[in-house]
Amino acid sequence: LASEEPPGKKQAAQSSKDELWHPSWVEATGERTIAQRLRAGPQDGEKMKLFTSWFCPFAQRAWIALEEKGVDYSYVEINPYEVDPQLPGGYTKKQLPIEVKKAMYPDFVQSSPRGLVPAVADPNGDKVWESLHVVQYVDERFDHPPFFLPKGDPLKRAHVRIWSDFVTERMQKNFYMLLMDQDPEKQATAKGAFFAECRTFAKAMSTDGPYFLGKEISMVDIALFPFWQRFLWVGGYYRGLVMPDDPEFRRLQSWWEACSERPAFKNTLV
Ligand SMILES: N[C@@H](CCC(=O)N[C@@H](CS)C(=O)NCC(=O)O)C(=O)O
Repeated sequence: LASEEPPGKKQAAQSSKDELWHPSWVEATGERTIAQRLRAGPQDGEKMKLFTSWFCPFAQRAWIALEEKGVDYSYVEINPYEVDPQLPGGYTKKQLPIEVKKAMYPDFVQSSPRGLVPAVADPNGDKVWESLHVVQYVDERFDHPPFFLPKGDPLKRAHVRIWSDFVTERMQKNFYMLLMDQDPEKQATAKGAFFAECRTFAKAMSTDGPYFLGKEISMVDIALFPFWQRFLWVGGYYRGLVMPDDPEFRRLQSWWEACSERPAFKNTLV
């Protein structure tokens, strides 16, 4: 019986061909990228490895960074959670103990000491984890445009880091509270707080370009895109979240449209 198998033994669904794939899920542009990057080739040992989970917004940041830089990487799918065949796709949010992760994915845990995705491993031996640190590492390791932190501009580089952290610490955290809280009153409060953080962010955005800094993309765009995708898709589905119609949210909407048109971002939509 599937339910008697030890945790993690059964594979959670990753593509429409998998047993646990939920029939209501449609394959998106990102699934095509995954299929292409998963294909083991003779040169795979010489490629940078991306340890990732297709559903993880943090991991998607690292994924976008590699796609933007045009890196020939290989995609290594990790499921850091227990598998429950009763749930859609087999996905739970129950963390596997680090020893189990080590046994299942030894290379991954060598790159990510706590067994969190994302992490990258370069054939030269470099190993980096934590999404925003991976993005910055990829920026410097592949030292050509597009640059995720503006070169030679210490103040702008600092601001890019500050607003990238703001995405995680303020916008993402408040959205998560809105999603997790079951009490409608608390949900309304969380929604208000979430909108307020979004407006603060929008006011910090450049007025002369679609991206956060203006004409060029930066780490801030990469930091927010996976989460904005979930604010729209997950928030809309589970909380009927509709973004307000005001100058701040219109600015964010034009930002979202510009990012969605970039092939590197589009290639990661799942
Ligand atoms: N601060 C980390 C967060 C990464 C993270 O939470 N990843 C989740 C998946 S979305 C994970 O690996 N969870 C496994 C676990 O908690 O054991 C980052 O920015 O990379």
